[in-house]
Amino acid sequence: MISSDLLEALQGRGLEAVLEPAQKLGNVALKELEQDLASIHWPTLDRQLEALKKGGTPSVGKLAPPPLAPPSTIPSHETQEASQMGWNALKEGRIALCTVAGGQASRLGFDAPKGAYPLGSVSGASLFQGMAGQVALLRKETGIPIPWIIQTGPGNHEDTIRFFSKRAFFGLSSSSIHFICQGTLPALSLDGQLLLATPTSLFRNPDGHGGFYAALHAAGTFKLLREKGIDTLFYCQVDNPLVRMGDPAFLGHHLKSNAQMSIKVVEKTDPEEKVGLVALVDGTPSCIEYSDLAPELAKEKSQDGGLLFRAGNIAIHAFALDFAESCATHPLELHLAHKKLFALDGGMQPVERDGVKFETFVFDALTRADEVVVQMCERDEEFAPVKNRVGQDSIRTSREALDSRNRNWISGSTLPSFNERKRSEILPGIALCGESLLQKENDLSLIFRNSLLIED
Ligand code: UD2
Repeated sequence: MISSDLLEALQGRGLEAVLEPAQKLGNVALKELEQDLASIHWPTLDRQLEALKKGGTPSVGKLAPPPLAPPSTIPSHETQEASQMGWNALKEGRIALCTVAGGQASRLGFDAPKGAYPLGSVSGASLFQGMAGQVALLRKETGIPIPWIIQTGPGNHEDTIRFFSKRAFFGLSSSSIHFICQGTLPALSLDGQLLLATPTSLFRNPDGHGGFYAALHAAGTFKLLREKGIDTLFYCQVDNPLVRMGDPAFLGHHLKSNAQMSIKVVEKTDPEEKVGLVALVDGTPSCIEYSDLAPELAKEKSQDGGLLFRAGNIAIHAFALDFAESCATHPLELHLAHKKLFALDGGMQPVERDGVKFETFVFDALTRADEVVVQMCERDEEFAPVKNRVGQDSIRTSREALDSRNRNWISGSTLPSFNERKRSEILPGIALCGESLLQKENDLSLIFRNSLLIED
């Protein structure tokens, strides 16, 4: 028999039909389902039901381009000052690095966590290895064991830890990498019923990268970081091999402005590019998902001939720790995705059927921040996500962008330049940016001779 509290919670919402398949199978099945249902967060489910009832795309207010901080790659007094401030914060042990890496790489046709994808064009170094190299270098340059938080999902948590463990955590101590698993949300049918993946388990999906805040909270990570003296988070996605982990200039701009949340953007030149748009909405910095932006607004031109709304979100953020924590306890807006799902539909076996998945987005917290820095950066230097197997933002385009950036870094130095026709690679952990490659030229010619910097 199912507990009376649970039955009441279901009946009060007209959701008791979810019990029927398990009831047909008997008490053992019912008990199993009850355990799964017990983990439902009812206030969130009520918000899901409400959001489903409302439906549609939220209306966007009056848009204006946001003020932009200059790219870190363009030398200026302002950048130098910000960079110094960022380095100081890193050296004082105030920063933790975070990477969201929930989700499998199924869109890449790769059956493993996305971060395990071998993107290095010669070495086959994985996305994770590229990031680990930068973490190691930052630690070496600061003398601080900067924590690295990797947010996984229920579908890849164990695989991710195994991947790191098999590679001896890329030489980083295992206790300095914190793997935290994001939560899930139950999917609903179009008429607001709970969906089942099997007679004894709900159909759930990861709660989106907005689940990052709650995942940190649930794992006790905010407390842990605060005890270490950390007050600021650097955040990035696993799918961008050009990310500058812990970019000191970005962190410096964020700290100097006393910002609660900051965001990096690239100039959007194609109105149809699938990146969110950062804009002032009724005067408040916000990120509008590409699918929610009216095409005529996306195409609007500015006087200089570029797009009026050109600040494309590349999902790199800085957060004040307290602000990120407040986002864990004040739920973010729910986004609905109508999808074909494999779930029960009257029978005992899952079939393809219509359903609605719910997600939250990390950037929705922008509107809650009193102060936000929107920092422009150069696409060639900092953004080439790998999202698809072929076409735009594919394995090929991302790898080529990584190679081309490496070539640029090397062409600024006196190191032997790469032959254009050859694939080339600067191994992870050699340099954080072109400038740092220049500063290390003497060491690097040695490294070059030792083939750590490689071509084939
Ligand atoms: C995202 C942004 C888009 C732009 C772009 C930059 C959304 C909805 N859109 O596009 O505005 O900034 O990125 O690359 O975010 N992830 C999780 N858990 C989840 C879902 C995603 O950890 O439940 C991670 C995932 O591992 C990846 C990242 O978040 O690192 C991006 O996810 P995506 O590829 O679904 O985002 P996309 O392409 O819609």
